Amino acid sequence: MPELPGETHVVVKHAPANAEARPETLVEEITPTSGFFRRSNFDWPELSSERHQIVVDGAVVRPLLLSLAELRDLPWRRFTATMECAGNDRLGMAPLPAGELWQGGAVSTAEWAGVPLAAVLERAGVQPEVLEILLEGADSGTPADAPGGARFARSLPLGKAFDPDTLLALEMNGEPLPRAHGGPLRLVVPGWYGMASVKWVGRITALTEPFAGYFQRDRYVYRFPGEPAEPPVTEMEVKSIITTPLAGEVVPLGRCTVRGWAWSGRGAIERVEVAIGGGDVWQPAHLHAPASPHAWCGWEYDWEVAEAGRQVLRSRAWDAAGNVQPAAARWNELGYANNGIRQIVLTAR
Ligand SMILES: Nc1nc2c(c(=O)[nH]1)N[C@H]1C(S)=C(S)[C@@H](COP(=O)(O)O)O[C@H]1N2
Ligand SMILES: [Mo]
Repeated sequence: MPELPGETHVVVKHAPANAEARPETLVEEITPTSGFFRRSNFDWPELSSERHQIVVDGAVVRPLLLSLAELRDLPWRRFTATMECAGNDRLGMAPLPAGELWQGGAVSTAEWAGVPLAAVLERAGVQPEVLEILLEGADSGTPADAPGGARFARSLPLGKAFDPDTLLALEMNGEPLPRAHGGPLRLVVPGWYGMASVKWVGRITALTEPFAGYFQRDRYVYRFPGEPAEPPVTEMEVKSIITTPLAGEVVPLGRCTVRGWAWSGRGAIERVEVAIGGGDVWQPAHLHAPASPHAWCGWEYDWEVAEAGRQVLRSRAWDAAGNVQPAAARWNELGYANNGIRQIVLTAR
């Protein structure tokens, strides 16, 4: 029985384990592993870190059976990356879509280390007609709308699979990857919403046809009302959060440093602005250098708290591709990618 994360997290669901990072935890640039958000569709599979092997098959020249020891011998890569669940802030969408009841804590940042997926694919030799690389988790179950059962499995377009930063991660924050986060082996796809980062990887298959599994076609697609196409959920949309002060806090009159993070899977963060109160007056925040191109960017704003009473703070971020947070994200049936501007309410005294 996994420990109950009631003290380290804000629990959304006990089984399977779905829990948000606590607002106090998100003040840190690197989220401690013990407080990193958890999102699982099924119970955690139990895999042995000594005996676990990964199968590499499909349209490859040399099918492989790789032990984790063999994988560890390939050249490593290490970087900090922010991961956000596509369903984060679903509770802020109206009308409320079906799905896990996430507020804003389904985002965290860790230092990941392991072997690029590309190194394994190069060893196996991908045939020229390959379109996608499928990663299968060891977890499966029976979603209500998939009575035949489903395994957690997701494909990546070939280019993304060969990106040197698409990582088969063996370590998180300098420790062996814990079971809660996909240990002993998970994929980390920086810049994409979390669903791409398949945990408990057991099989890697080169496909010559687009993958049409449950978690590819029935979930993690944008269903916009009245539109027949259902584009896949991929890159994280530009977003920012305020971490200091916390919502509901009482702040004294005078100087208050407002702090937070901003991130985007579509380009570096170029600008963050803060609004005090309602209306459309925005002031630039000061940006810090992010820990890596894949990590959230810290920002701060010096707020002169002049009046006692209720105060509302908002932040909005821009990325290098010209994307800016909208007042409200585009509504979609499954409630993904809510990057609309958020507001926190507090009291000055
Ligand atoms: N095998 C497997 N991988 C998975 C999932 C899952 O349910 N099973 N959930 C995905 C989703 S939706 C997210 S947001 C991230 C969450 O990773 P974490 O639990 O380490 O925070 O894992 C992804 N990888
Ligand atoms: Mo997710």
